[in-house]
Order: sequence, then C-alpha cells, then structure tokens
Amino acid sequence: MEQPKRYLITAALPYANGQKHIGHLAGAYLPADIYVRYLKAQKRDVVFVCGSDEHGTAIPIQATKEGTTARAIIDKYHPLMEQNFKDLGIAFDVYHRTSDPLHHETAQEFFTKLNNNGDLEIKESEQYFDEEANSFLADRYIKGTCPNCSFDSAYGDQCERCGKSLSPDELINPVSTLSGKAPVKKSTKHWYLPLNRHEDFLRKWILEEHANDWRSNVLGQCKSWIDGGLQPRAVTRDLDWGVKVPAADAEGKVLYVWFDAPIGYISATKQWAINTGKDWKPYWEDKDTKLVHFIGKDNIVFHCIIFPVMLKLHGNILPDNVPSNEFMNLEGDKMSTSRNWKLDMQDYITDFINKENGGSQMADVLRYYLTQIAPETKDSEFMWKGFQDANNSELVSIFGNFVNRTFVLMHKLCNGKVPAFHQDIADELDQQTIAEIKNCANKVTALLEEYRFREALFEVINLARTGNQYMQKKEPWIVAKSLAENPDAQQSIDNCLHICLQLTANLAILIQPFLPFTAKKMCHMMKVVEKMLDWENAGSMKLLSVGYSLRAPELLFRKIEDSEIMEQIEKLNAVSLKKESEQSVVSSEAKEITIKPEIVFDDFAKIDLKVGTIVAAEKVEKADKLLKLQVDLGFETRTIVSGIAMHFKPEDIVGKQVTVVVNLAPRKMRGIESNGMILMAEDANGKLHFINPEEAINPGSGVS
Ligand code: B3M
Ligand code: ZN
Repeated sequence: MEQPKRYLITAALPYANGQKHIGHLAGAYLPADIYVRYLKAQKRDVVFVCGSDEHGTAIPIQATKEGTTARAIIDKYHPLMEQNFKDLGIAFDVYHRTSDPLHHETAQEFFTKLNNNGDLEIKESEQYFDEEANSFLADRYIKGTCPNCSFDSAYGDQCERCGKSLSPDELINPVSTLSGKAPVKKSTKHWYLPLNRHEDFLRKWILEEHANDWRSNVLGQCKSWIDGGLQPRAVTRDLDWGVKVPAADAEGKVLYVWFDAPIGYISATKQWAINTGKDWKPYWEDKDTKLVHFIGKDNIVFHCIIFPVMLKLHGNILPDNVPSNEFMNLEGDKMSTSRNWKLDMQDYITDFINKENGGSQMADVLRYYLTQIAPETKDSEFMWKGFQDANNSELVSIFGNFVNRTFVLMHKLCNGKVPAFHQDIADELDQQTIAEIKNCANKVTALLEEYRFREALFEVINLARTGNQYMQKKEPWIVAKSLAENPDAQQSIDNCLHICLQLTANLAILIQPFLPFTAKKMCHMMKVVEKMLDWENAGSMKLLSVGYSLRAPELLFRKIEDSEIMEQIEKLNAVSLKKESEQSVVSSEAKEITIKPEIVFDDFAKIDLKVGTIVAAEKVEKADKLLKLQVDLGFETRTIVSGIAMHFKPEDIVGKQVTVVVNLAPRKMRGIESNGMILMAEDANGKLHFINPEEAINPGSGVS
C-alpha cells in the first residue's frame, strides 16, 4: 500500500455548551487519538486537530438556561473540555476554538470565495418567526415532532433521538423555544448551498470510489440522502451569535453553524502552523495528504455530503475516510444530556483519576473499556459491571499479571538482568511464541490501518494471554528447583524470561496507542527511552539488550472494588427514579393520537413476527417495571425483558401466548440481555393487553 506524504486527522468539534460525556469520547475522540498515536509511532507526518464549536443556537440557549451570556458560556466550557481531553490522554496537536478571530476570518474568506464564484444561491423565503420574541427561529430555537421517529422534541435542524437532519418546515407541530408559542411565517433572505448541483459528483465519489473502504453505516446514510434527492441547504441564519455573513445586505445574519464549524478544522490547522512555524497549506491543498474525519453518527451527512461539496468548491482536498461510530448506550438506555442519563468525562475524572488511588492509570482503564465496546458497527452498551470486569479480569489478571510475573521472576531467577537467549536449546514452544509476537504485530498494524480498533486491541490482549500461557507451560520457578543438581537448567530459565521480556517490550509498543500512560510506565520499568515504542520495533526480539538491568516491577493496574461500581450505579438509579416520577406526570396528561410517517412494504417486511408462549416469568431486581420472561418460540426458548411488571403478575402470565418481534437486535436491560420484543396494545386507560391468537397455536407460527 502506497503511503500518503502526510495526514490531517480531525475529531468533531464539540459544542462548548456543556460537559461532554463518555459517549462523545468513545464516538470520535478516542478512536482518533488511537489512530494518531499509531501514525506518530510510525513516524508519519501527522497533524491532529480539534477545538470547541462555539457557535450555533446551542450556545445562546445554554446561556439563557444558566442566566448568563453566550460569551460566558464558551469561556466556561472551552477550557474545561480542553482539560478533560488532556486528562484522558487525548493528545491533539492543537485544540482551537471557533470564536477565535482567525476562525472568523477563515470562515468568511471561505464563504466569500464560494459566493463570488456563483456557487451559492440567494433566495427569499418564508421562515418561522416568533412575534413575541421578535426573532426568527433558527435551528434549536424551534422544536416539534420528528417526522422520522415521532420524537416530540426534535430541533429545527436535527432530531437528537434518531439523528436525522431536518429543516424547520419538516417539524410537525412546531413551537418556538423562546416563547413556547406556535410561530408565524415571515419572509427573509438567505444564502443556499445548492447540493442538487453536486449529485453526480457525490454519487461517484462516495458510492463508487469509496464503496469498499468506508464503513457500511456511513455509506448507508449517504446513499439514503443522495437517493432521497439533494436540496439546496441554507448556509446563513438570522441570528446575532456567530460568524457575520461577509456580504452586502446581510445585516443581522450569521453563517449557519454547520457551515462554519467544519471550516474550524482549517482554522485549527492554521493555528497549529503559527504555533509550530510550519506551513498549513499542504495539509489542505496537496493531494498527497490523507484527510480523515472521526465523528459520531449524527454528524455523517455534514462530513460526507455538505462539507466535501464545500471543500471541492473551495479547491481543497477531500476526506479519504470518515470513520463514524454508532451510539454508546449506558446501562440499557440511550445516553442523553437533557435527561441526565450519562457519565460525563469530568465525573469520571473526579471519581477515578483525581482520587488518591486513581491517577492516569485509570484514564487508561476507561480508554480500554471504551475501545473494547466501541460502537464501530452497531450501538453498544456501557455497563459498570462490564467496566469492572474488563479491568479486573483482563487488565489486572492478564496484562498486568503477565508483566508483573515476568519482572518478579527476572529479578529472582536472572539477577534483575535481561538473560541471554540460547538458540541451541530453543524448543518448539519458544519458536512458536516468537512467531506469535511477530504475527500479532502484523495483525494489529493491519487492523489499525482499517480503523478496526476493537479487534486490534483484542489482538494485543491476546498476546499478553499467549505470554501467560507460555510462562505457565515453561514453569521457570519449578525448573529453578532442579538447579542444584542440574546447573544447565539455567539456560532454559534464561530462554523463558528472555522471551517473556521481549514480549513485554512488544506489548508496550502495541498497547501504546490505546493505553499511552501504561506504555510510558512500562518504559520506565524497562529503563528504556520512549523511542523504543517506535512502531518499526514491533515484532522484534531484540528490544531489550542482554545483560541490561531493569527496575523493580510496579503494579500497572489496580483492582476495581464492587463498592466503587455500586456507587456509580446508585448515582444512575437516582436519576432514573427521578425520571420515572416525571414520566408518570406526563402520562397522566391527555394523550394525542399520532400516526407515524408512512413506510413502504419492504420496511414492514423486515420485521419478523412470531407467536410464542411464555414459559417462565420473574421480576427483575430493583426495576419496578421490568419482567424477565422465557418465551418458547418453537425453534428455541428466549429471554425477553419486557416493561410490563406494573400490569401483570409473573405467575398470571405463564402459559400465555404472545406476539414477538424475533429479529430485533439484542439489548441489555439492567444487565440482562433481551432477545426480542413482545407486542402489547395499550387502551385509553393506559392498561396493557397481549396481542395473541384467538386460540392456542404452535409456538413459532409466523405473523404477517
Ligand atoms: N459541534 C456537533 C456535535 O458536537 C458539532 C460538530 C461539529 S464538527 C465540525 O455533535
Ligand atoms: Zn427523530
């Protein structure tokens, strides 16, 4: 594979309107950081840019909430986010901000060029206006029901539940978030980016040229956008917060945040160039640069469709890839800032890193677990128990244990020095283990090149596992007992520890992109400079020189106690109790009848419905609403968790027949995996009823 001359790696610019949670971290920043650390270990020319997104209606809205100014909001959250990233080992080359004059100039120059070239259209149109507040209602100033998923608080530019990008006109029952009233329409002038002119380009570039290297979730979203017919998108807004529109007759107008924010990647690169005395231009203009955007799935269209069109028109390079992650849920529910169901980076840092028994080792533990469950191809689930298990039974018991044993035995049986390797007595197991080290390095490299971080991490841990098994088979501590009568046995002890030490050094190299603090600590123990971590050394058996004396071992990871996990789960339970009591207030209000948007037959045909018989039912501990059911489906019996505990006693429903969605992706609720969903009807009084055949039929019968 031909290597590009340089790399420009971006991670989505987080809105400076509040704390960011670990779902954000896992979605964009952590994978980007892993990739960058890997590239840097390869000594490639790479710049990693990010910064705060300080525009858009999200900022003034937060200011109103906090009773302060937009400026105060960004000045509060920008430094906080920057520090959070540092604490978690996310090592940007520059963390810029879009309120910086450098960015305003850059964004205005960009707009002006497109405008002067005739690449934008100016249109007068009717837009929502709040008469009471005397203000046009851009983006988050307007809310309504999402036409895609029926979520009742979708914003004018995007639905936060399903991620669909929207325009205010698509909202059902729109209301102003300023006054709470229904808005009126008023005429206003705006600049539009005519995406419709670029359909052929997008189709060819994305759906043909990148058909094989972009993730299928990304391609899928792009295809449905393009197939749905591209429309001109307004790139200006009637607002007073943002980058002023640099054109005549544009009083009171700013650039749409999604127009200026991605240009923030360019401004950040310029800032980096100023800081380092380098030239930023080749990173955005030379075709030999590989541009990669790391984002979460709700940012796909902006990075794959809109920004590339802007880049092309402006004469810049296009992204080579846009690795986008799906969402990460938390303990069975979608992470959400508005519902407070989340784990903020800051909370983790306070509870685990800044505490006495924490430290940056705990940053690595979070990085480890988040990578292990990275939502690379589908939504995933952060479970506190899973976090504890990942630490205790993998980092402590496998990785940490191997390194520790190696060091302890080397001190005990080899005088604290790297022993020689006696080729003449090397056996098959030795050769095999050496081969596996090399093999692992190759596999991890190939996986990282393809942005497959979870699998890459798995391979590294597997190497530590191999090390443990090797040592267990060799049992140097037993061999040592025979030294008195057989002094030659020292050679076999030497070989074992030589291999284990070289394997340890390899582990440090391969784990470095994922767990940088741990790799650093390992270098200290091995008394080597961090240069040893250069990727070209991966797979080598000559990393530690024979006779070199090493330090005493230090514990790389500590055990996480049940009490620490319980504390976190209790925090969440407190949120969920509050939520449930709020929900019961809402449900007692009159319900409106809504019909979801039309679907085609093929969408319906994707749902596989079958009749099942409930063969066992029990309450789920500490969850008032949930029952754990065993449902016989004829071909198998499945566990299904259902929110019907307030309506049925477990003993009353055993034997009942139900209709089950059998091809729904499994979902964990309160730690129990639910494999399917039971259909229920709800009457006007909110009482639930089973949907079942009139008379008993064979479980597994299809429903259509
Ligand atoms: N600030 C949205 C987000 O944080 C937006 C990303 C901008 S990337 C150029 O999800
Ligand atoms: Zn939606």
